[in-house]
Amino acid sequence: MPSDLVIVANRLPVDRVQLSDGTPGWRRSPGGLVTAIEPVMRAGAGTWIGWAGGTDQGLEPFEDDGMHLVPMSMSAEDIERFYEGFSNGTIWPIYHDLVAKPEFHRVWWDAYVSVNRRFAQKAAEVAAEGATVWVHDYQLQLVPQMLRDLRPDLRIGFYLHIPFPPAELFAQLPWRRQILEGLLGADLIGFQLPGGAANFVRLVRQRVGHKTHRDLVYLPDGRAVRAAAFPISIDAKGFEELAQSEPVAERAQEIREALGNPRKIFLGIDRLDYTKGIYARLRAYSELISDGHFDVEDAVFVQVAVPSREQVEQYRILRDEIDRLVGRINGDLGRIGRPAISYLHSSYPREEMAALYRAADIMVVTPYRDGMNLVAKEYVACRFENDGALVLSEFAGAADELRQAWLVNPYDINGMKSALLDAYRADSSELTRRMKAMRKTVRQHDVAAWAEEFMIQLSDVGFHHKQTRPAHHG
Ligand code: GDG
Repeated sequence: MPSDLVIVANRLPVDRVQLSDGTPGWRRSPGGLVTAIEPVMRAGAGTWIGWAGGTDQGLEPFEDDGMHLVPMSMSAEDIERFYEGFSNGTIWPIYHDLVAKPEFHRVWWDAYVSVNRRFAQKAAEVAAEGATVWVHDYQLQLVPQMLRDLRPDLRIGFYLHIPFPPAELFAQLPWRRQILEGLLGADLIGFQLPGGAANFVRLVRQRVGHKTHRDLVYLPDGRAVRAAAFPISIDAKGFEELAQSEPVAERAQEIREALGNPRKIFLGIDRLDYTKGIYARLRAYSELISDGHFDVEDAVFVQVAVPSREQVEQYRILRDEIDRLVGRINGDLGRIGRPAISYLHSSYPREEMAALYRAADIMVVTPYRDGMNLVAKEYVACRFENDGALVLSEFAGAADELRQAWLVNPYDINGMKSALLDAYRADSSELTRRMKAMRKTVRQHDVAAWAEEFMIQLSDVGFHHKQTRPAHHG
């Protein structure tokens, strides 16, 4: 049955798993996006199109908890060229301020075009007349225009979860023009921050030559495209309730005891990604111990590094670097049963995450560049007693809202050291003052409000009556 609402994302909200009887099945991967979109999806007979992970071919669409899910298959070559290659080896580093060096390969681009086309074709097949299609993220930037060519009747929204870079960096992309035009197929293009939206509009003016006014782009065909900021958030109530639950409270206590009941627990939780600033943060922390500000008996740093993109060379190098650094720090500074850093290269269920957030006194989030960073917001949501400190990079999107965090520049090791120390020494009235304000923000702007705002604005965009000039070739 055709759908009135179609979500197109690189991944489905479920993972392909082996069930206990050995047969393949599906397991829900609980993420904020699913939680946010679920009610809308159920109300409007929604369909979600995405890759299931792996290389299984010919997977059939199925129903899951009131949602219609359409798995897209990928060959090993698609994964290598489209996913690990163009998406994560070209776009990801450029969009994160060149924290790593991007690679440009024409065969990667060709794969990006053809996978985007397949997603667009699938969306065109399942969308009802006049339906709304919401396309997500940097892997699918060509889908909006491809879809519009196939189905001009649709209302198309696009949301970018990662930063949109300044024009000077974006300009390096050999396919910059195609990407801008791909995005302009949407009626509404959402970014995390106003800066990303402004970068986009400026680029469209410079490189494609369309007329723009504030957050609007006027296309020669009469369409007006809006580019605006919609800072994403979390299911704040869900996290708070989880953190308050008895099993999570007990587990948090268990974690503290297992760590030897130190006075303070520092915590980092990140995908093992070079944008997250894990190396610099651990160095800063270790120097606080070697400088004698505190001892391994007083404090411990728990770093959870969730395995990510392990087939990509730069990610393997990063893993080795962190392994070596943690080994050296613990070798130099640790004592028996008292490591300076408790390092976990693994992923955990949501309950364990909540227990870690509850156990931690100081949450340390220090990316070099991050679209938003949901971990920072999740920590805040879990601190229902208005305690705990957040040390947060000013280069995370979340820093725009969480102004009461200890804001740091992750490139400045000494600056990070003093922020960590201030957070360590802060008295409870200061912690409460800061946390209260941040909790208010996170509670008010949750992920449901985010999705609703995007959908309202998407239903509102349309046409203009401006004189335009034809696009130029730049
Ligand atoms: C991209 C952008 C933007 C992590 N480990 C486990 C686990 N997680 C969950 C966290 C959080 C999410 O994954 C990670 O989100 P982040 O925002 O921190 O970072 P990215 O993965 O880089 O996400 C980012 C985001 O998209 C949304 O737009 O904020 O800037 O880069 O929710 O809790 N969850 C579970 N086990 C884990 O081990 N269950």
